Amino acid sequence: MPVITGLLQKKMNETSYKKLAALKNPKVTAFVEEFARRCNPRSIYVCDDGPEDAAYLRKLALEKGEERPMALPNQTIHWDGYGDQGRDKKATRYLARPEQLEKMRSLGALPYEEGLAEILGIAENIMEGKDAVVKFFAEGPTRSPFTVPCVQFTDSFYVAHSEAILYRPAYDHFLNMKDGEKDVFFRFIHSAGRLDKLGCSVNIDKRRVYMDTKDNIVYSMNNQYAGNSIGLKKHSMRLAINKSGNEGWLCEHMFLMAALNPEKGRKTYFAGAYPSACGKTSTAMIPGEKIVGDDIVYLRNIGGEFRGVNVEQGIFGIIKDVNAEDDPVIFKNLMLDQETIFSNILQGPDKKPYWLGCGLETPGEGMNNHGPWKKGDRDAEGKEVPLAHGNARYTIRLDYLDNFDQEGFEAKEGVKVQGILYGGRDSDTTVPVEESPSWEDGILLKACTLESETTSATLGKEGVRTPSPMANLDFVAYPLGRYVLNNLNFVKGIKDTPRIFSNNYFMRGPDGKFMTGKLAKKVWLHWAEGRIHGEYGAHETPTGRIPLYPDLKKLFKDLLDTEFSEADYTYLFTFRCSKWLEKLDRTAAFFKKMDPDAPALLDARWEEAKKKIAAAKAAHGDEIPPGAYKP
Ligand code: OXD
Ligand code: MN
Repeated sequence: MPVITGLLQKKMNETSYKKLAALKNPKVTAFVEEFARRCNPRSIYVCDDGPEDAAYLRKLALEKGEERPMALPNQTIHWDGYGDQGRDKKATRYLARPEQLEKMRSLGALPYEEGLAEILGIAENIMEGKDAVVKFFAEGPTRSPFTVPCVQFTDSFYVAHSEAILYRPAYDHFLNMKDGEKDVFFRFIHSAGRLDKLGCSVNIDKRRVYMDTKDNIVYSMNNQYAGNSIGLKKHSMRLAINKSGNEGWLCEHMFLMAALNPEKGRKTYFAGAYPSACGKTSTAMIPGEKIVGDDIVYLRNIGGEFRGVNVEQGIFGIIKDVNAEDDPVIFKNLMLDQETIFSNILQGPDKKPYWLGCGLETPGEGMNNHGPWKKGDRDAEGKEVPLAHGNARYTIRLDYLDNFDQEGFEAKEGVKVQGILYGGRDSDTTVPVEESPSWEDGILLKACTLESETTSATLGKEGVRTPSPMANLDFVAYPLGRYVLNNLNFVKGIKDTPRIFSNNYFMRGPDGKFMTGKLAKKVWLHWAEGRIHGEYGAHETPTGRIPLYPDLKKLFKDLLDTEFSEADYTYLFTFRCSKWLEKLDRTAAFFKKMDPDAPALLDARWEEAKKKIAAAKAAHGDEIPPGAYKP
């Protein structure tokens, strides 16, 4: 029987205490007891899965000023202040045991004892005078081969409320755990620390996110920005990546969607990884298709099939540039009176939401993450303060969306994934879509080589490429080489291995402009869908297979009712040898830096690809138009 100490009885009302006791889970009780003692909240509320508890979290977030009411009664707004507007990569560290430390240094590891002492020191009495909440969730569907149960202990009602929107509830799952399973769950302890009048964390210099992948616990202190505070999102993802590496499945930074082909009666599931600002959400939301999830998937071999689930049930999406024209589905939903948390946008004097690129007439004053705001306000450095932050967000349930794939979302055994997309951003190297001839080639030449390029919208020099293998680098919690090997080995024993395709929506034409409209991605997707089902021919390139012009011409006409010229096709699908050789050199150098012990296989395969490209260059010239390459 769990030992519920006098301390917990003192801090909990009878209902909460009974809910905790009913779980008969000593590890849960010990976790709550330990942090009740260390963090010392005034009270602890234990949630079950019922709508009353979800409503309670929202009510308390409003009562405590962590969220504020908006004009529409079901919408609220939350601000993270000005120092906590993005994931804090510097303060996000792994607590590594001596045997892990050297191999994890490049991923940001700290010696376990030193890091733990620091974070527990910060945690000491951090919740004093505050109320805390304990809530149970599942990553993936409950009672399924994918389920990862999680418990969150936090003093932020905004965090708990966000999680209630974003993740499946799992108190009942915990209640029904069998004895052998009771120890296997992730634990998250979070405190927003001291708050100011806007409800924002004050002690940002003591902001820390320390992760222990061995004991599956994450300590997150003095922050609120969801990427730092929400245990179930990127913290859990890192623990899951480590767990999947040990157990032979995959946790990827991917959307999950279905391409629909009504003419042929087909629904084909794709998962896709794109570094930020490379088209991930817009691909998942292509009009006329279905979305299962936009951020994190678990992939498993189930009965010899490659199957995947969305880990989440909501979207914590970037709101900048969501407007009626570019993102009609999301925009429409943000204008409706349904449960929504806006973060770091402007609340107008009319209490309505406004953000950068919203396409609405915006007011000249209001409240934003700086407090009261007026157009023309300047910050300490004299720079004009925009009306909202560039990383402002919205938090909503996915099932509000008309294009939500409820069937795929609910499937306990996940959906069968038939295509994987890896999309980067480069102005001059990779073609808009290319199929990989094999899984191994796909992982090594499409996934490992992913890069994003700085644009005029980011600070610093334009056109600088950042390596972003699998678009997952920030979250890979064990040495990179082993992570790549796990990706390669994952398909052993799988009957219908998905096809891997690369995407690049950002190739620029000779005049420096994009050559296709934003919706061209629908054509690239449907070419991939057709290839999976044995349709369309292809030209070979040194790295894969590209579409034939007549097929794309027809797809542009049928799907978008637009013309696609052969000249544009030739330009976009030309294989650029030197650019590719440089890309492979950058990839190999990056892996060497990140993981000097990465398996020799990786380098050997990149060398092989370079030889093939060099031979192609000698035979056909540096720029090889589609169809000219003969292997
Ligand atoms: C991210 C996010 O930072 O999904 O990757 O918010
Ligand atoms: Mn993400």
